[in-house]
Amino acid sequence: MDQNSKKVSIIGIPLDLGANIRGASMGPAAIRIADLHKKILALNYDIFDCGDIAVPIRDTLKIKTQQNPKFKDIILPIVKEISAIVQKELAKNRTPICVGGDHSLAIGSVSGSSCFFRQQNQKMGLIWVDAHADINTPSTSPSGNLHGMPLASLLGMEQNDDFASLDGYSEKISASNTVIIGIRTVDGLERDFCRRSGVKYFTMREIDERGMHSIMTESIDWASRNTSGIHVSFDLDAIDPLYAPGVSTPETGGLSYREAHLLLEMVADTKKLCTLDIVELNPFKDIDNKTSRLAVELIQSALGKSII
Ligand SMILES: [Mn+2]
Repeated sequence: MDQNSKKVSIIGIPLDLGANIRGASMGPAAIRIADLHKKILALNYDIFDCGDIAVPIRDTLKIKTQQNPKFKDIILPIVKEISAIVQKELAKNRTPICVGGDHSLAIGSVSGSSCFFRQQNQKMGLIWVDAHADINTPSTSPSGNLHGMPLASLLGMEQNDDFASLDGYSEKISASNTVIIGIRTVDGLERDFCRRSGVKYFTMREIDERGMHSIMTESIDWASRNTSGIHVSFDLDAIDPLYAPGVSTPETGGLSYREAHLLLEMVADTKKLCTLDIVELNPFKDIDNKTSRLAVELIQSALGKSII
C-alpha cells in the first residue's frame, strides 16, 4: 500500500458491550461533533466516511452476559464485519481510522490489517497504547469483559478462543512485532502473560525514566522489523485523566498531553501507519467534550500534522 496516498476512511464503531461501564457507544458521535472531518480536511486528506456499524442495544440482550466473554455471540459478527471493512478500505489505499467504542473492536480492526498484509505475504507491527495490558484470556479474566482481552486474542494466547481464530487463523500479529506502551494497571495473571508472551512493553515508569522519544524510537524499531505497516491501537485511557477524563476506566499517572502527541507524531514520521484505532472514548464521563477534541488532535498528529 502507498502510505503517502493522503486518503483516510472513518469507521464508527458504537460498541460498549465489551465493557462493564456503558457509554463508549457514543464515542463516534462525540468525535464527529468535535470537528473530525474539518480537522482532517485541514491536513489536505480525502475522507471517506463509512458511517457507523450497527450494534444492538444492550438492554435487549441481558441474557448474553452469562457468556464468557460476555456478549460473545453478539460481538463476534461485529468484529468480523470490522475486519472486512478494514480490509476493503486498505485495498482501496485508504488509511482506516476506527473510532470506538470499547477496545474489543481492535480484535476486528487488527485482524483486518493482518489479513490485508498476509494476503501479500507481508507482516505488520502493532503498537498498543493503553493504561491496561488487555492481555487477559476468557479463562484468566476476572470480569469476563471482552475489552480486557483483545491483545491476548490477537496474539493467539488461548486455544478454543473464537475471537483468536477470527478470519480463519490464529496469531494475527507476532509478539516480536508487538509493543505495549503506557501500562500502569495490570491484573495478576496478566503480568505473567506480559513477561511470557514475548511482546515488548513499556510501563509508565520506563516512560518517566527514559522519556517518550527514546521509548518510541525503540518501539518503532520493534514494530518495523520485517514489516510493511504499523497498526496503532490507541486507548485514550493511556493518557492522564487530567487531559482525557472522558474514558470508561480512567487511571491516574498516565501520559501527558505532549507525550501522547509525540508518540503519534513519531509514528507519522515513519510513513508506515496502516490503520489507527481510537478507542474507549466515553462522552458521559467527559467534561465539555474535551477528550473528544483531544482525540481529534491526536488523529491529526498521527496523520502528520506538525507544529511548523
Ligand atoms: Mn484497552
